[in-house]
This record gives sequence, C-alpha cells and structure tokens, in this order.
Amino acid sequence: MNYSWSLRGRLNRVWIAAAAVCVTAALPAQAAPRAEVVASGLEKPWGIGFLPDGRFLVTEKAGRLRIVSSEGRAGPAIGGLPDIASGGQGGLLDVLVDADHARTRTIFFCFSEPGPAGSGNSTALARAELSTDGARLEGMKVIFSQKPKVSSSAHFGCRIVDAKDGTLFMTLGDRFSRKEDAQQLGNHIGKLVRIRKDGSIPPDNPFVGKPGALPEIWSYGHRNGQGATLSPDGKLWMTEHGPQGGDEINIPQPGKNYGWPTITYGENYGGGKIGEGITARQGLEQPLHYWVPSIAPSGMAFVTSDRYPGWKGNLFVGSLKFGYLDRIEIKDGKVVAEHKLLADERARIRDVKQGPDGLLYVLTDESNGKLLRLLPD
Ligand SMILES: [Ca+2]
Repeated sequence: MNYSWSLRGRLNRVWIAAAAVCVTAALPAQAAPRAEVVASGLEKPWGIGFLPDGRFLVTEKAGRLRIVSSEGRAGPAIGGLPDIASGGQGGLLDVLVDADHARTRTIFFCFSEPGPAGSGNSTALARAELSTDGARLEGMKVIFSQKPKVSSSAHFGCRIVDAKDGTLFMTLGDRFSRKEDAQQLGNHIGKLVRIRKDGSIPPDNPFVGKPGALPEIWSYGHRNGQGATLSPDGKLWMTEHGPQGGDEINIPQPGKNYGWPTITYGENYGGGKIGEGITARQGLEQPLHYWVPSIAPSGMAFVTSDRYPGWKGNLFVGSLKFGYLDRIEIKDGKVVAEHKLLADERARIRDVKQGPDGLLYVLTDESNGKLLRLLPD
C-alpha cells in the first residue's frame, strides 16, 4: 500500500559551507518533495538495485536478498547466497544489477564473508545470475575477498559502483581495530579497490607490478566508506565515516593516499586526538568536504535527470546519525550549500540511488525498513 509523508510547510535549513565551517541559516519555506512509501516491512535494508522490468532488488543486512515488485510487494528470500558472517555491521550489504542484466541476468553483491574457523571475516564481492523465476541465484562465484580476515564485526565498507569502463569499484573499511593498516599497501584494509567483472585485475590499476602492494588497490588511507557513486562526468565519488567528527567526501584518484589515520578532522570517541592530532600533511590528500560533527554518511547519488526542478547535478547523501537526506549543491567541484530533506521522520537513511525513471529511491535502516520514492512537488 502506498501512502505519503507530507513534508510541506517545513522550514528548510541550509548549511552554507564556507571553508568547511557550517553556518546554519533559515530560508523561507519552499516547495518540498513528497516521500512515497513504495514498500515497508523490510528488515534493516542496506542496498537497492533496479531490475530492467521495474522491480527492485533489496538486500537485508541479516542475510536476505529479496525482489520488491513495482507495486511494493516484497517477495521471499532468494536462495543460493553464500555463508554470511552476520552481526554488528556485517551481513549482506550492497547489491548491483549489471547494466547488461536483461541479457545476462547478472548481479553483484557484497557481504561479510566468514573465514575458516577462528580466522574472522572480511568483505567479499560475489557475482551470480538471478534465475528466470527470481527464486534463486545460479553460478554464484566470489570474485574478490578482502585480505586479511580480521576478528571484528565493524567497518566493512562495501559500496559497489559500476564504472563507465566496465570495471567495478568497491569500498573497504579499516575493520575498526586495524586502522594503521589503511596506510599499508600489502593488505586491503581501508582501501578502495577496482577489479574487472570476472575478478581479474585491470592492468592500469596504479599498483600493478609494484612489489609489496596488492594490485586491486585504487586508493588508500580510507576509514570506512559506505557511500560511492559516479558523478555526471563519470568520476568515482565516495563518502567515508570519520571517527568522532571528520566524515568526508573524496574523489579518489589512482594511487593517492587519503590520509586515515595519519590525518583526520575527527577525534577519538569520547575525545582525545588520533595519532598526532593533525589534519594535513604533505603527500596526503585533503577531502573535498568534511562534516564536524559527523553525520554518518551512507549511500550517495547524483541526480542527473530533469525530474526535480533545480536539483539536476545535486548530490544526495543519507545521514544515518541524524536521520535525513542531505541535498548538496556542488559548484566548480566544491560543496556550496547543504539542505536537509526527510528530516521529520528522523529515520536512519542507508542508501539512496536514482532509479531508471530518474526519481530518487531511499532505504531506511530500521527493523521496519522502508523503500521510499521522492516525488517532485
Ligand atoms: Ca581523509
């Protein structure tokens, strides 16, 4: 059943980011989009993909993959998933419907993969074909496993992005307990990786052939990226969680070091500096934008359609911590304004993507999680 949340008449607040200091200003109430509930009753949904026939693929963190019909009916759990180390932040996380799905039925998904007994777990990326009746996965194959396995239930990262050249990007977290490893190239902790869709290594990856470095690595020094998307001009953008403060937006360039934990705009939980307590060092990249306090950024998407007057080219980032969708205006590659949407419900927002119809779809991270569609006013 569909119904609407009225978001009209609400004061919109604008954050004007000036030198990364946020100043809050009140704006006159303006036309607001309406959020239509497409489906509810989803258990902590994490990632959404769009099937060519108008249905949705949704992951639930506990380890279920489900098809949601275009009318909003959520189907049973799809069979054939691998063993998943669910618990804490782990589980079945992002899903990507391949661009050629109508012909190949291929999907990709990432999850927390258990290792042999006692070895812990890590983030893995799998590909499979969805059976013609949608009931199960066929030909499931894990095409990437983060090394090493770690005994931790935190910081799996795990957004998958289909790049324009046919490769896949995936964000990988620092597992919370292994932050120093984000600066080392001999592991996949705190990295952004790039692989081909069969799991092989693109020969133009920046560390191919470099002794001691793993060839899947695209960029490093990341803490826990849970948002990633392509910009309208085809570049990969990502968000990452800082510690207490210091969440970031980055546009990762090949081979570059994004600083964690050597530099950060955050501090330890409960206070206290991280490392030397510095925010910049030569050779380490500055973020495009950062948030203090942390908003806990999740999924992200650009609007490239003409469906929302004035929003084309805006970036949308979900906030888990404060429960809103951040509409971000970008000018000349910089964040120039932020606007809170969907703030009244204070629902943790886990994913946002633009659908094939040009509308924004949002997942709320709750035990009664919802799939929302933003309708233009
Ligand atoms: Ca950084």
